[in-house]
Amino acid sequence: MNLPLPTARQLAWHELDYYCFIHFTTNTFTDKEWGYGDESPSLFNPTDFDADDMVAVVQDAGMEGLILTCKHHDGFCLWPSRHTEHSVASSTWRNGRGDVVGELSDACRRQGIKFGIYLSPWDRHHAQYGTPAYIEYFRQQLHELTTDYGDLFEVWFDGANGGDGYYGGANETRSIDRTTYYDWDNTRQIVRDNQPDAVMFSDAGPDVRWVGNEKGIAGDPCWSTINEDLVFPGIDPESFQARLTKTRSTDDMVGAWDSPTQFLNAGDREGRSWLPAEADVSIRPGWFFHEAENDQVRPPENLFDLYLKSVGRGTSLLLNLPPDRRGRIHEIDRESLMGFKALREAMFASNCIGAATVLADSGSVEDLQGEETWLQSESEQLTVTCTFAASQCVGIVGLREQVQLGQRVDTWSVEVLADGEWREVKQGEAIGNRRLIDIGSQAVDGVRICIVGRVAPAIRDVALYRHPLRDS
Ligand code: FUL
Repeated sequence: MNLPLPTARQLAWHELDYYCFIHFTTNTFTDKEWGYGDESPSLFNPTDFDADDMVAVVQDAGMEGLILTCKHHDGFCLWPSRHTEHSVASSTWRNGRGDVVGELSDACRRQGIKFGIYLSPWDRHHAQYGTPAYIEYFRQQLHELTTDYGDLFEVWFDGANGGDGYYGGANETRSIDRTTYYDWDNTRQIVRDNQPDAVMFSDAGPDVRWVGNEKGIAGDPCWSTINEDLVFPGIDPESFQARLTKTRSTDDMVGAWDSPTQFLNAGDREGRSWLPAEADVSIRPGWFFHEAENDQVRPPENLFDLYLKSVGRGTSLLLNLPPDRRGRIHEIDRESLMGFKALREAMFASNCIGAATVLADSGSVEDLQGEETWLQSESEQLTVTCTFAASQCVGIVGLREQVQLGQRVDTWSVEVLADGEWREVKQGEAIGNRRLIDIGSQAVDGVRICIVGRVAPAIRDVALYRHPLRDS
């Protein structure tokens, strides 16, 4: 059976569980979420921006990358673009000689953090938005950002497109055909040519797809595969329904989705393309900093819950940290990030698989953690039985597949041994890059995992953790 497989750039991306978004523009100073496009560049004036300090926060938090909104919908550029004056070059900040993209990408390189860019296709400032001339401008900017700032790990294209705006003073509403206007094939080629290792994100890929909500919650299950012809050239509700009906009449469609977002949230077991999801969410209610939201920063427990529901369902977690008017990550946000890190570290440190006798009914369990070795089942069914000499408290079962061989596992169940009897506590579908299964904490004498794949499962890791919020 030919399963869809990840590309090399997708495989590298799968190793990054957790990285951050930085939303920063004139909105930070006007207290808005979507700038209209008529904001004066002089509004952008962070009083204490320090790229190294920001990247140090990201590093301390245990994140592996940073994606910066180089240009949000308002069109203001955080770098001195050669193609517009609507940028930091026209602001009072550093007398017009600052470059947020340059400083942050340099700081990331210095501190070993991967750097990525967000460039909004929608531009509410640009007079020619909606015409072919704007596409030329958009591509020039994409070229600038993909050549002038070193290696990028991800390029992020937002799905919000068209609507009212300033548009060079026209102050009107402009709509575009989101499936054709950006001529995505040729636009994406710029990224492929200049940054061949970078993954591209949009609602519909081509390398990483949106998870279908901005809450950081993946579907259960959330397959890394999907039917590409349903999401390309750009997912929009009407054409989705039309295409869905058409594709549904073929045999290989098993899901039932009412909307494109539901489809993206769940993925499609029968999908012909490897197109894994990224779960994006903000640490605050807004994507940009608002002083009034200082008491609504997500606490560590909430972030840990999101981690289980995103990374723990095979996606990555893209957590937004909005800098304040100083250009700093606020102290409240920093504290929460460190609390969240402590919870993750406590979970990973509690793995008690080493204390267990592990038996598999096929394949070798000699080195489940090794880079080159893994538990390769000989048949579609695999049972891994872990038993303890003295009972252990287990709250979360961690499983990983060797995704370079595709998503082989269809279903799994987890049983625990207590009082001499095996009892099933959880069952579900899909493992993928990482699965963190909350089984409710209990003292057990053993854990048994029964896995069924459509092709003989290849398991990269089996872990038995305590739940850091329930068990000390
Ligand atoms: C959305 C945008 O409209 C929001 O402002 C934010 O950038 C979010 C990540 O994506 O589509």
